[in-house]
Amino acid sequence: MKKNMSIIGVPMDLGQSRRGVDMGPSAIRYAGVVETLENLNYDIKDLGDVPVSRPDSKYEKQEDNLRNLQQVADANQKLAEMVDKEITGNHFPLVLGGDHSIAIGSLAGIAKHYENLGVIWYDAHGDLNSGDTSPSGNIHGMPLAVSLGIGNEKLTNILGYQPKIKPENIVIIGARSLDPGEKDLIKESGINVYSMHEVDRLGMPAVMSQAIDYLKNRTDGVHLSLDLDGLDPEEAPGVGTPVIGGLSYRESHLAMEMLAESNILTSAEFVEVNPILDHKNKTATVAVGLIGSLFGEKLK
Ligand code: HAR
Ligand code: MN
Ligand code: MN
Ligand code: MN
Repeated sequence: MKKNMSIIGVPMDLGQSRRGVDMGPSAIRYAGVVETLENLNYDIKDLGDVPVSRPDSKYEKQEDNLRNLQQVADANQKLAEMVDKEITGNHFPLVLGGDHSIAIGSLAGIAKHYENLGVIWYDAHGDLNSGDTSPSGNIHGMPLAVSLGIGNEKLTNILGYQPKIKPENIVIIGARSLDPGEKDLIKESGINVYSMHEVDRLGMPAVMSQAIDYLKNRTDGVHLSLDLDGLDPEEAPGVGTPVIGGLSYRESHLAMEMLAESNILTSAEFVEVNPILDHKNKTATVAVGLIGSLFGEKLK
């Protein structure tokens, strides 16, 4: 039986300051995402890209230390409506970024369909800042906080409800660059974090089986938000905010295979691919390799 999946591209680069990440959806399509999934027997509906407006004056900070706030909010509103509609139509939403600010819209559209949505945040960063704690004013460093209801209303209240998720239903994997305000929030909120320290100590198989068991028991759906900078920049160089000492392709591949086996996933997004900073579309190719594993590609 064919499984229905909808692909939505979000050519967003306004959540941060380096141009080029808006070309991420094209690069991932060019690397063969649709063909890969069709070969795995998915019935793919590629909805194309959500319209993203240009900044008024380049990368202007608007209210609350937030760069391009209105443009980011508008695009996320449209994305949220599309995701909501696809889930209502029983299609698995696969969102392609774009910078990580698009998780605000993805989660807004997804979370209204679940009582207790779980989130796996695969990332070098926590993305738990608000305008008050952000060192940069870049909204791509804030989507997880926004989804917890922390930050400017234009972002937290998309689709008219908040919070989207509960801190105890979040598992961050691969973190190695957290700002002071993010560390405080993690401590006080009960967000689960497997930083690189835990990955190194326990190994990816144990990290993933713990994360999967934990989420399976307490959630009624799980969203994977995979930021390509979670991987080591040696293997995924096409990202705007690389941090050395990251997850390997092999560890990530295994993580995706274990998620596929667990059958807990109900939505996914792959973000932060920046073709301008990449080498021969390597990072988009890595993304498609991971997407293949996530949706059941087997070696035998
Ligand atoms: N924590 C830093 C900030 O808020 C850097 C955030 C970088 N974020 C991403 N997404 N690339 O994970 O500016
Ligand atoms: Mn269909
Ligand atoms: Mn991120
Ligand atoms: Mn990141």
